[in-house]
Amino acid sequence: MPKSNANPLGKNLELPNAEVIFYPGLFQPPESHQLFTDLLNQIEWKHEPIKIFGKSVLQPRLTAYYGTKAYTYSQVTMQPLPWNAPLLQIREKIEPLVNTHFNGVLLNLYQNGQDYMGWHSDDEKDLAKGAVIGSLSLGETRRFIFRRRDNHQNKFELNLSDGDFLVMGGDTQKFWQHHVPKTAKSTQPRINLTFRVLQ
Ligand SMILES: O=C(O)CCC(=O)C(=O)O
Ligand SMILES: [Mn+2]
Repeated sequence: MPKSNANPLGKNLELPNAEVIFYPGLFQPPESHQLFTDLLNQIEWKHEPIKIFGKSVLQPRLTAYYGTKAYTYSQVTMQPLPWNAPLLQIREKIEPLVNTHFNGVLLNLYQNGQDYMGWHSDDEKDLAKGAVIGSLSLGETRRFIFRRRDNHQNKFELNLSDGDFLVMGGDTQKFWQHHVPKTAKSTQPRINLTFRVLQ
């Protein structure tokens, strides 16, 4: 049976050389709104630098990292904070869906439409080979765009809204990059959590 039929809630996106499953509205209000507020208040949000071509620059959004293993990302090593209640609430719901035990979660807070995420693939050495990444969006809807690493004109785009869950597995990171562009329209904050398996 194809993977897309393994769970009736998930839709397999038609992205060649990738395995991307989209669960729109996996979390619904009021739970999604409660989680948003809890995370906004309880996560230790930081404005952290990363290295780009050897130069230290502040990331264009706030971030945090929770879990049990250190994670090196854009040449900066992050030490995890311990799992808290809202993160465990989310993890409990998503782990059985994707049949994966996540031991880390990277959080992004896009304070307004000017905060963004540049083009990248999630292919750091610290990530377990073959493990999926589970990405939950809360709050404002933002565009999420894929482009092929070998042909930047070849793009695929979707909107990620409150409660949407996106799973990236297989060769997704090998063949595709993704980003969240700036927008003049969106002014409300958005929280994104990418649950990961660190080796
Ligand atoms: O905010 C998003 O939807 C994407 C976040 C992301 O790509 C990442 O944290 O690696
Ligand atoms: Mn990513």
